[in-house]
Amino acid sequence: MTTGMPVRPNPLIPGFNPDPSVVFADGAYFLVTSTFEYLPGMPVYRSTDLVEWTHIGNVATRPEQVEIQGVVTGCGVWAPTIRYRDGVFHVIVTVAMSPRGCVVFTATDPAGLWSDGTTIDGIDGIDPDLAWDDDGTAYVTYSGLGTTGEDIGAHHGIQQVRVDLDTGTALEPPRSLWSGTGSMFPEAPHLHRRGDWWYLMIAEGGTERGHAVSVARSRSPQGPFEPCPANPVLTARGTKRPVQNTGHADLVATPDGGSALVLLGVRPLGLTRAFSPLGRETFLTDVEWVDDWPLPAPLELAPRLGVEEVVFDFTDPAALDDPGWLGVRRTPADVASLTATPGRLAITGNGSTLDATAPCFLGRRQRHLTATISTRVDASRGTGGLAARYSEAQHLELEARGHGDHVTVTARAVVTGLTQTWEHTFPAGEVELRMEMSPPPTGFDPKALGGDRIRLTAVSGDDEVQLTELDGRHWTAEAAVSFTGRVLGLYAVDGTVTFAELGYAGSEQ
Ligand code: 6LW
Repeated sequence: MTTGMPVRPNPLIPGFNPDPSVVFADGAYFLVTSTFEYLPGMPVYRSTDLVEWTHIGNVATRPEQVEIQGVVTGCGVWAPTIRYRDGVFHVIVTVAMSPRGCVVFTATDPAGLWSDGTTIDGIDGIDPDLAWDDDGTAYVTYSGLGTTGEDIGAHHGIQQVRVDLDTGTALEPPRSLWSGTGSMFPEAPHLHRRGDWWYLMIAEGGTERGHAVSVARSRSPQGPFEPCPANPVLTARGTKRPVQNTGHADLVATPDGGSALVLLGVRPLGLTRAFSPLGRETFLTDVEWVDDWPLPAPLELAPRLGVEEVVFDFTDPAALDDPGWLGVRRTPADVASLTATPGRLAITGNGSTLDATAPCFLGRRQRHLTATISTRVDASRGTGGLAARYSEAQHLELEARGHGDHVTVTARAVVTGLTQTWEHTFPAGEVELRMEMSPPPTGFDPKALGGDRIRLTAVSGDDEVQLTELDGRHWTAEAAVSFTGRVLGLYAVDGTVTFAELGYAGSEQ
């Protein structure tokens, strides 16, 4: 590390931020990640030093850009690539199982608005990368995983076509490129030009514990590619490293003139390090060039110190403008209103619970392993509350329901068809709902084998009741078999439920 360089935190961007891609343009770094069944799609983060990142907007702010309303959970917006050419930012992405397929979005301002997107016909695969040769030829290099028709699930390795971005057409049949060392699922290809070399960097081994980064080089973007003798150049498989599943990397020049990789990883908890509550997050590791080969340093965990606290006060009419809100197959503006009940956020249910594929849910990424989220809810006219969602099959919630002269609060844990509830009755009126998540104990404690600990509490006046404490293992990437991460937020099932504010406090201690 060059002296004077800021110590870069890792995770670089915590919480549900998988499949990162980064570009340096106009004096800053811009990074995008996957969002699957959530809207808005593809957050855009900006940094000038690779340390401090600001969520400046989202690529898919309009449902019609990605058409994910009908995709199964876990499909949708997979693995975008962001690139910059002649003053225009491009994001190319596969919207898996959506009519949109492989789409290229453009913008001159990466904060948005982004274009409606042009589907590129002739590309049946995932993880598309976009690169241009000196003569302006545009190459899409992708992982040939069949996502349509009879070909669903078949894997044809790393493939490439030249494309016409204006008309959205492939100019040739796909050619096969080098596809790694033989591990399963060669994917996440990125082409990088450095001097006379074209580098093809890929992920292989699958996005779980076998994940790895491998690289090859050629004098031509079309190959043939010569594999690096040190492949895989980065992996955590078979190690006790605190960050596992490392892979899906994109190469970037650092402010000090060096190079680095942004890539995904997970932070599994427990004595067996089995359960990752936050899902796949964005990390960074430095790269050293040896004999014109990019050799990444082993990824070091360096969590940010201190407590991150934020209160979304719903008397602020701009509270919903924050780009970090998420809906499930629905936009935040479609789910919640700051005008229906002045001074409060209102969510009107439609009978859908969190078991639904498009619940009336407004969420945010859980960004810390130790976190508290809380709200004050008025359920006199409906049913709703505070929830942690992994999917429609894995979620937990504190739900308030008004009954005239009293209000019941139900803590509910849902794990693939199994449900358990705890209930307490309070006098009518506003109730505080609070979820506290923290890493499991260490040492010889049965709880040390599990996931994080999740305490569910409700407060009315002087009556503070912890309804239950859960083993969070069931709401993790591994148990949910999920590509996303834990999303915390507010919801309604029926009637109109209003909230005074949403508070979040997180730390890594
Ligand atoms: C992503 C691919 C992957 O497109 O999962 O398992 C997909 N690896 O790289 C979604 O993250």
